[in-house]
Amino acid sequence: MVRIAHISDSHLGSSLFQLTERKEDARKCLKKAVEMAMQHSPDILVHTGDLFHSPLPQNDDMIFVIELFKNLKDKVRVIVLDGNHDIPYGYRYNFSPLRGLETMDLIVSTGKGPYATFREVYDGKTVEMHLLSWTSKPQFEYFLNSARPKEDIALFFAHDIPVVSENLPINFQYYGCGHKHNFWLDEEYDIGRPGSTGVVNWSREMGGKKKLIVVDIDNSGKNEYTLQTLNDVREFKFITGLDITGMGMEEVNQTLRNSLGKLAPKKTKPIIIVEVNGLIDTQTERGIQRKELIEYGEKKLDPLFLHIEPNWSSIGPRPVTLSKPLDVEASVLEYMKQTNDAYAEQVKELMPRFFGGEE
Ligand SMILES: [Mn+2]
Repeated sequence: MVRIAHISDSHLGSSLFQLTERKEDARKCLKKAVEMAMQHSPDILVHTGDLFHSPLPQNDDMIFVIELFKNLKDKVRVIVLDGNHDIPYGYRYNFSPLRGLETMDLIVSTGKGPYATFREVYDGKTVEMHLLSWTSKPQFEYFLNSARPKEDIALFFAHDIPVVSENLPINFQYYGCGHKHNFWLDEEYDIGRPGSTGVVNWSREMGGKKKLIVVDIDNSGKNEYTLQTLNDVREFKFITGLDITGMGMEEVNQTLRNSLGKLAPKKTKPIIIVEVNGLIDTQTERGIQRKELIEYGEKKLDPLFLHIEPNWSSIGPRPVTLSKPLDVEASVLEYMKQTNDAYAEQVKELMPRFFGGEE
């Protein structure tokens, strides 16, 4: 039997909302995922790409990775692929940061080209591995469809596998991919995606999960999957589904304040994201007390960052209803009242002069 531990998309160097703390978090998330994986004593630890967020990682991240993988030497075979973020295509330099790690024999990857295969014996069984780094779709399809594995156990790893499960060749016992940051596993077709090791892009990852995928493969034809949830090292509180349609500004402010008030983070310095949906008129929109709400939330919850995502749409001004349309004086006052005009009081005092009620 061969045991594979599969993780992906660590995006070292990325930082949500440009928070430097999140760079440290990304490293911690990867370390946590690797430690979790190693508890299963895998033969192979595969990272399916986007280890780094940029093809020119900072030394902090590079040194971290070197130390991390150095500790795994002789304990597990580490495979890492280039993702669309690691790879320097189209820029004025040639090498992915993974080439250095390969040169140091810390990882196995695809070398200078996008595709490589190698064999290794585990538990007396030869396992054939096909590695495909990020490449164009035609190249991806070419390599996928021309791969002819000879061993009973063959594995296919690529950063992305943009092919529906039913159309994958059946020659491989496990297909591992990354690219999308949420967990997905198709046990029927043996294709798995762990998701990222931490939160990279909150709006795309909000409802999803990240998992370590451990796959046991033998000759039985049926893989054994063990899944373990990977939580970000930082606590995230997402308030979603807040719909303020039809509310006036006071109600909106109260609703948002109540939602923040109900939160009870367990860890210190959480990241809090409040997504506000709905259709409101421009007047209500103008009346949303963003600054006060953020101050209130920061005081109460002591977050690393509190963000209110304005996902609402404005439907333009609210209609003004005039009870006596032919009465100009009454109509002006009603209009000013309904549009919260700041000069309403002064106009009310001045109006009699123009309409000549009293002399
Ligand atoms: Mn990615």
